[in-house]
Amino acid sequence: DEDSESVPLPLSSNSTSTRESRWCDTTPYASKKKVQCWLQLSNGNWELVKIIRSSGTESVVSLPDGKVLKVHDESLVSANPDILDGVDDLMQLSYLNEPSVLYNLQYRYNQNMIYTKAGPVLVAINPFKKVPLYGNDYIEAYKRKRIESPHVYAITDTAIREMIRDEVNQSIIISGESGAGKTETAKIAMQYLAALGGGSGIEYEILKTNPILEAFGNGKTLRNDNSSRFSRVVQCNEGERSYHIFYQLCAGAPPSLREKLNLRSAEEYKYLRQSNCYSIVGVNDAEEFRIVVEALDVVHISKEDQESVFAMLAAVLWLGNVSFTVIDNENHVQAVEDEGLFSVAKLIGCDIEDLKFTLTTRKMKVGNDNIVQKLKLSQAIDARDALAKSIYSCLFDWIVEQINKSLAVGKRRTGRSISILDIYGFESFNRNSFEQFCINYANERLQQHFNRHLFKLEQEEYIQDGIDWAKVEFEDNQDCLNLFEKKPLGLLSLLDEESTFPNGTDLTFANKLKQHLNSNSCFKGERDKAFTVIYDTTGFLEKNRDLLHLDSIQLLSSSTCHLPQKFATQMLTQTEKPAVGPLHKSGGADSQKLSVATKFKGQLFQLMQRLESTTPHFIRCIKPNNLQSPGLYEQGLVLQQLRCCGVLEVVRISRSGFPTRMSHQKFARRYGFLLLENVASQDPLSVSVAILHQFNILPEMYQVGYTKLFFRTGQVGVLEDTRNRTLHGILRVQSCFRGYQA
Ligand code: AOV
Ligand code: MG
Repeated sequence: DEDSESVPLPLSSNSTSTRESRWCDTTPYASKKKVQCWLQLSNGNWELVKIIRSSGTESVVSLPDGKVLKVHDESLVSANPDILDGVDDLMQLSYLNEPSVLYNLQYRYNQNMIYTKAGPVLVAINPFKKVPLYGNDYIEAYKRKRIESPHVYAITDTAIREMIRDEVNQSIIISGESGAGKTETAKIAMQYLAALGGGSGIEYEILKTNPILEAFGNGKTLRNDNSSRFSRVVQCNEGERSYHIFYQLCAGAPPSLREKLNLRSAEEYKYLRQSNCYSIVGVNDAEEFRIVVEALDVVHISKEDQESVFAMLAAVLWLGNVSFTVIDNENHVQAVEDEGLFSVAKLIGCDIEDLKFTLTTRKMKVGNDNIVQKLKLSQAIDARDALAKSIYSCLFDWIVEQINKSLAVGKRRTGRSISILDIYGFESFNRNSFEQFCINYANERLQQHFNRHLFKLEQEEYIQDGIDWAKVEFEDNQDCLNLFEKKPLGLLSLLDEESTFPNGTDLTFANKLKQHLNSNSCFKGERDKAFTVIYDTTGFLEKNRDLLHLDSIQLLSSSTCHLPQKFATQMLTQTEKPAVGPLHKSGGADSQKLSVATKFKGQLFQLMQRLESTTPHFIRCIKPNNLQSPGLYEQGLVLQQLRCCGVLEVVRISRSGFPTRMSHQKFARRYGFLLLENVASQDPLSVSVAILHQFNILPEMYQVGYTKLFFRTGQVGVLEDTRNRTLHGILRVQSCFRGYQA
């Protein structure tokens, strides 16, 4: 068989400097007659071709449709033998290059096998349709280890086992672009946990509360009809929607509630009207409303409280309809006394005059005097929108708090936990603003966590223990994070500084960025190459400043209803900076406020800290097309995502690495008794070496470090089997012996 000489060589772990060359194998093609290769076509896609003849620099190849072409050898990349088609772990590929990985994933995807392992990482490709991979039968099979193929269930099962075995908290970290399937994946993981709880555990209840969280936390974007969001109450782009709950309420509220809240259809509210999109194909908002109410019942939110929640939603909607008239030539305004204003006052439970006053003036302290400043039109609109946003955000926090109370998360916690992280995914639109910046910043942080665990820590351990190891390079995103976080001249610091300048504008901000960040290689002042996200600084300052006035908080605290009162307290504690050191100025409330970006960063750091104390399990969601359509696999799009998250490098490290490790002591203790010769007096290292020899473990399959032994995958399995068999034997002998005694 001529092909036998072309059996792919094992890959070496040689490192090279550029990303591209790391992805290619450099086996000469002249020796590969009749071998399959990948040829890149002009549209960028890869096609499998057969080499008919090769001169050493050029080859004649045949395409699947029978066409014959003469091509340069450089344009050919090794393909794997057919026997490796669709392997369930990319580590098993003999040739690890871009087309081979793309093909393997596509091969599986076409057969509804949307999950593939990339070493320790689970890759999940969004099917955009129902796939028959879930439900109790599957859960049962994974639980009993009757199925081995990669799955969210399998990785969740591993997390449970490791939590029990190592007594360490675990996390399942799900990442990927917007619309890639993170939230669905998180729900699938919850399903598994819930099923193990026997349908009555806390996991099951959490799963049931999901409709509430999605209704209040998700909205339709251009990328995803059910996108996990954070601020979109007062602004919304064409073709997108605000949070689902608004449309659900408008469509599904029963007549009595409609009357009480003076509720109209979604089209009548300015906040919902601006994006010109009210429905989602295949979604019935009224029906969804019924489901949400049911879930609110489940978490024991009383009917009375539910009505207060809906009243707050209606108040937000009516706030958007409040308008102003200019009353003097300085652009000062007065609130129009119309249905909008009256409805807001009634729903919030405050005096209408107070409301008018609050929306159009601002109390300030100058020296020892309290003065009242009239607001200009744009300031009044900002104050109104800030109030709407704050009410919604307090409402969301309040609901989460109620859910947690009802689940008694704190009380029931016994020892160890598994956290599932699902955040808003990386976004790049034609126009990107402050929201995209925050989202992408969080995703960069998460990527760093991924890098740290899979590349840095792993390799550092090898080096520390002195084993023979050629370093694998990876795309470090530290420069990008520095660009954001460095003090005092990082993007966040500059943003906060400019936000506090009364004369700061989005343009002066942009100029400052150009002035101070140009030396960072991740910063491009203007539109540049394809992978860059271009942020438009328009609106950055406004969105970063917390425009909520103390007056608005006071208005809420004057309310006769309990929710607004609670919100006022909540807002007060949230807007104030903790009183630390000499920086803390007493006096004007505004000087103490934290900017939105700073709060965001604080929360992000808290999250990362929590994650750091867990053993991570990573799931990478991939979006195969931008149309949210089943069966369509765009190679270029998939490749870009694989590159961004370093999947190939992970496989490379895992394959050439030594994922199993054990200290000399533990190894000697665990397997020492299997030795045929007596080694009782010897040190752990000598015992370990004796074991390795006796079991014929090949030298290339392990490395001896200063403190630990490192093994390639699967090696310890043989030892474990022998150990189990032997132990079983011993136990049998013992029980026979006991029986004999009796
Ligand atoms: P995301 O969480 O990653 O986006 P979602 O989890 O909301 O993305 O997935 C988007 C859509 O893809 C879902 O509404 C489903 O229609 C479909 N989908 C995803 N995974 C599956 C699956 N396993 N089976 C069937 N359909 C699926 V964002 O939250 O926008 O970053 O901020
Ligand atoms: Mg999501």
